[in-house]
Amino acid sequence: MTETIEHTSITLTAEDPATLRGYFRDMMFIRRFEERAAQGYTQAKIGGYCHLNLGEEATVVGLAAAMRPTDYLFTNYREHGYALAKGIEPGRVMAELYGRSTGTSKGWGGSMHMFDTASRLLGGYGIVGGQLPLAVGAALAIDYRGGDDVVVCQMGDGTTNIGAFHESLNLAALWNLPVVFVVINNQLGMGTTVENSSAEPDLYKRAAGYRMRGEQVDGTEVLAVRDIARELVETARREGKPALLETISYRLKGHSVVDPAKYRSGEDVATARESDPVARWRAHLIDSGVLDETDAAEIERSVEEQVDAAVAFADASPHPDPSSLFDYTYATPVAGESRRLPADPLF
Ligand SMILES: Cc1ncc(C[n+]2csc(CCOP(=O)(O)OP(=O)(O)O)c2C)c(N)n1
Ligand SMILES: [Mg+2]
Repeated sequence: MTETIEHTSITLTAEDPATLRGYFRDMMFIRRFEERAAQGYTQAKIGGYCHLNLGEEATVVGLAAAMRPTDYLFTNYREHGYALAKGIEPGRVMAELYGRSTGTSKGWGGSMHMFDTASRLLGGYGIVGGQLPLAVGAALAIDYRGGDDVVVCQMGDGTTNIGAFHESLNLAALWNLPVVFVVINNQLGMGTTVENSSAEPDLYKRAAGYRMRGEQVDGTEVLAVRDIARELVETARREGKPALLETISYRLKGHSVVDPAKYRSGEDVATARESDPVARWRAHLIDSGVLDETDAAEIERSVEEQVDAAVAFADASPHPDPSSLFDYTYATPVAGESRRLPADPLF
C-alpha cells in the first residue's frame, strides 16, 4: 500500500469561500448518495453490479471543477459520483440504479452504464479499459473538426495493465489529441494491490513511455486535484497535448457493494479511514474559518433532504416496459427480439 500522503498545507486565502463550501457540499452529496445506493442494494431495490465512489469524492469533485461543462467525460463502472458532478439530476442517477425508465439510460444500463449526452458524460463502462479507445476516438473527432473541447478519461489503477491502455496512450500522443487520462489509484484492483499487479507501481511514470506529461497528486485533496487537472486540461485544449494524471486515494469499502473486503489488513483500513477526504475537508474548512459547525450541519441537512428526494423519485418511477428490452441493444431488428412472436417474420 502506498504510504499516506501528509495533509498538504493548502492556502485558502486566495479562494472564494462560497466555492470552497460548494466543494464540501458536493463531496458530502456524493458520500450520502453512495451510502443510500449501498442501502438500496441491501433492500433489493438495486440489482446487478454496484461500485461506489466512497473515498474518491475529492477526486471526483476536483476533476469536475477543472472541466468546462462542455468537456466530455468517460469513466469506468465506478461512476455515480461523476454523473452527479457532471450536473445530472440526482433523481435520474438514482433511478438508473433502481432500473427505472426515468434513469439516465432509461433503466436498461444500471450502475455501470450511465450515459447522458446533454451533460457530455459518455459512459459508464463495465469492461475494464473499454472506455479508453472510445475516449481517444472522441478526442480525435474534436481535433478533426477543429473544436476546443477536451476529453477526460477516468480509469482505475488496475486498468493500466490492460492492452487498450497502452494502445490508447500511444495514439493520443502520436496524434496530439486533447485527452487527459486520469488514473484513480485507490490502491486496489478488486483484491489485488498495485504492487502485486504493476511492475512500475508509480503509475504516472507510464506516461514517459509515450513522451506524455505524467503527474501524481493527492486524490484526497480537492484543490490539489482541481489545480493540476485544470493545468492539464487547459494544456490539452490549447496545444492538443494529452497527459496522464494519477490521483492517490483509498477505497473506503469493498470493490463493489457485495465485497466484504476481508483481504484487507486492519492497518490498511485504518489508513483509508484517516484519509477520508470528506471528513478532512470539513475539518480543514472549519479550522480555517471558512465554515462553522452550524453552516456544516445545515449543508449536511440539505444534502440529506436532496438525497431523500432522489430516492423517492427513483422509487416512484415506473420500470421500463419489457417490450423495450432490445430497443437499445442492436441497431437493427434481430432474431429472438422480445416482441417477435413465433412464426412472425424476422425482418
Ligand atoms: C476486461 C475485463 N477484465 C476483467 C474484469 C473484471 N474486473 C472488474 S473490475 C476489475 C478491477 C479493476 O480495478 P481498477 O482498474 O483499479 O478499478 P477500481 O475498481 O479500483 O475503480 C476487474 C479485474 C472486467 N470487468 N473487464
Ligand atoms: Mg483500483
